[in-house]
Amino acid sequence: MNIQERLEAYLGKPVSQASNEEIYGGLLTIVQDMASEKERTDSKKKVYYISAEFLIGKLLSNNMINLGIYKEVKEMLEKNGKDICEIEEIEAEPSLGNGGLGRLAACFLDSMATLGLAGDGIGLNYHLGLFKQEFENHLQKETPNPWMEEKSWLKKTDVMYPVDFRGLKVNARMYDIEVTGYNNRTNKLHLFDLDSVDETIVEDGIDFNKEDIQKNLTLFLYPDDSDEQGRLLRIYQQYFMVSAGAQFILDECTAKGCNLYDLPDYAVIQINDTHPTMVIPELIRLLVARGLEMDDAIDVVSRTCAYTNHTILAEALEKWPVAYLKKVVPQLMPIIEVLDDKVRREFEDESVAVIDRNDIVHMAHIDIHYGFSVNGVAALHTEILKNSELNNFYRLYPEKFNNKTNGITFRRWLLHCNPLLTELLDETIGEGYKKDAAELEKLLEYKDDENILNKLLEIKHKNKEALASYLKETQGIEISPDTIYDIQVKRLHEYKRQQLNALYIIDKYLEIKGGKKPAVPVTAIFGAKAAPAYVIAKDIIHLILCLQEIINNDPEVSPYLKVVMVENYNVTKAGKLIPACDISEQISLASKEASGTGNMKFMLNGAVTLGTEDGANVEIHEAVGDDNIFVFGASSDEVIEHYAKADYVSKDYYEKNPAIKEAVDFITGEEMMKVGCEENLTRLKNELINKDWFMTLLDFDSYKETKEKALAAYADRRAWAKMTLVNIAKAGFFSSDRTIEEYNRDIWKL
Ligand code: 26V
Repeated sequence: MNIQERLEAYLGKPVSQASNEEIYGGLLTIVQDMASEKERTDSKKKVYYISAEFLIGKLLSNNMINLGIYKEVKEMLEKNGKDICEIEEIEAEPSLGNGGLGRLAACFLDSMATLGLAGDGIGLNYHLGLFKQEFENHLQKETPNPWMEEKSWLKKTDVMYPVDFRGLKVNARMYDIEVTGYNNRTNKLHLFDLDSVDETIVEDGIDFNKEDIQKNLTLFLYPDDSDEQGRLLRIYQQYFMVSAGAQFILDECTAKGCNLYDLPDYAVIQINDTHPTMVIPELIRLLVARGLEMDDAIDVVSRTCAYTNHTILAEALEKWPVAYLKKVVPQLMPIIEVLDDKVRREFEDESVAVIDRNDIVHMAHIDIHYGFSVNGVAALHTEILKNSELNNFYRLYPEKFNNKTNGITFRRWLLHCNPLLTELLDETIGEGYKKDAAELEKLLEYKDDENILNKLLEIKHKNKEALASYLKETQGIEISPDTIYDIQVKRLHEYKRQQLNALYIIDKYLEIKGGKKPAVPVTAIFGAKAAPAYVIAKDIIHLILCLQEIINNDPEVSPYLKVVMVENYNVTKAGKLIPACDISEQISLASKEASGTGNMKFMLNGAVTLGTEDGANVEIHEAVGDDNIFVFGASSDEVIEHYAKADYVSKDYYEKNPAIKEAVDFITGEEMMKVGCEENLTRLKNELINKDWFMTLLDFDSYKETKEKALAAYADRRAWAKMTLVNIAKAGFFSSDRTIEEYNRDIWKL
């Protein structure tokens, strides 16, 4: 049976007479069947990638690409008067992650299956993903973001594990999602859930009773942890995930004949940031319960677990008060105390203790002492971990530290999101790059080929047109594909410095008002969600939305400059924005962005980076060379020195630099006050003048200067096309297939 026959057998009617919803349901079932008919990866040893987040995004088209039926389905639908893009729209996006960390986990699943490595994901089945963002009065409003529908990728299983909390016993049920490799075998993503969770307890916005654990345990991704109840709920979630996960891992391994002392020959557990750290004491507890001596259990677990660090930001490194752990998971405390005791007997250095003098448990310290590998996610990040943030640990265990520069799956971030570029690449360099990304370099042979350069420009223009109509349809905003699309999409955080970009926009606006018109008009596009309790981040969104209102409605300015804040930025929207981008904004304060992965997606799609020497930008710079990137700002060494000396005073920059002063003052100026909220804007302005912890003003001048160069370079269309070509050609290194090969070579050894 071909696809059409299979689909019609399911629908019980011709495709041409079925609704898009019916077709979506049919395709989902067929794809699920095809995936489960595929062979599972298999080997004695298996990697368990355990993560509180898997930002998988919509799955239909990606699964069809990986199963090799996408083209056939697309053409069959066309023949029947149906549009695959409209059918894609029906699928709800599972937003089971915040940003880069969760998306990385999803890219890794794709690459493990594609490389034929036995590697399953273990996580939580949140009923509501990261909140849905709406804009109201130029402010972010959070609403629930449901994604599980009757027709879903989730397969309910009968596998259940008991999980004990203080005074509460629950059962974790496992749900599975098939992970299809590109032209290869399959793995699984196992998501644990609690049957009693009740979505109706959500009240106004995204509020809910945080104490009713049976009803709320897996209700929300990242419940607001600005109060104690929220933090306790995080511990409930984390323990639920790791306890069920650990029992599942032990079951699978013993079924394969593992005798528990041999666990490291059967399993490697990759701990994605500190959220799953409790898997270490929990596994020790389970092994002891199954008859191992404590010391043996600790030794076995230490040879099974490996830890990935994704940030150096102190506020994101998890620390749990002993009192909290006692309230939720008292059974772990005796084990954590043993782990602390062992460390204290071996090392005198207080800074490496597991439980500090204030009775706070440092989760990362457990991972480093009781895991066999510690990795950072880009070369610079790993060096900073070794030389400053985790230097005390590096000196104890130099052999554990290693770098694994992040990567992205080209199946989603090129083949699916940019079919026009994919087609051009296929015709020009063959299809080998789809399995071996390094082959993209073949494109370099064409860097002086007029025909190819023109085609690259044409494709970009078409993608920009598509984005323009999408934004018109969804947000009613009109932008022109003949302007430069300058895009910054990522979580809203002060260290990422969306506020720097906003200050530049104000400066530009004032310049245009003063009569200086830019040679090529610019459309500045943002997309970002701010954590619900992160006040300044929400103020920055407010600033951008006010600028959008003022600038786009000013007939003197809008022909030259427009601002767009995309509502509810998510994986699906990333797929539409990234292929349309000319300038990729990667402007974090050097040393703060561990890696970034959006930077890689933009590069692969032919955007040119405007960025600081931070995270993987450094490696992008090395790959493309000075001529194909725009780099600015203080170096990470300089920034680290400013922090060490505490000598950065933002007020000095504000007072001594008239352009900065004018732009900052504009935030609470007359125009802004007409559209914005005084409280938010005043708070933001004061933050910039009196604190500016992420040194926005420090880099203002060099950002402006470098951005002007980038905008000017765009005018030479041929030279620009060449830059985009080099960026695409050099993106091969940033394939997550390469990253996963390195994890396997150095850490997992499957
Ligand atoms: C989390 C939080 C939570 C509390 C509020 C402040 C805050 C700040 C940062 C974070 C980040 C948590 C870890 C994370 O998502 N890291 C990201 O991981 C990506 C994949 O490795 C990497 O590309 C990004 O640079 C890194 O920020």
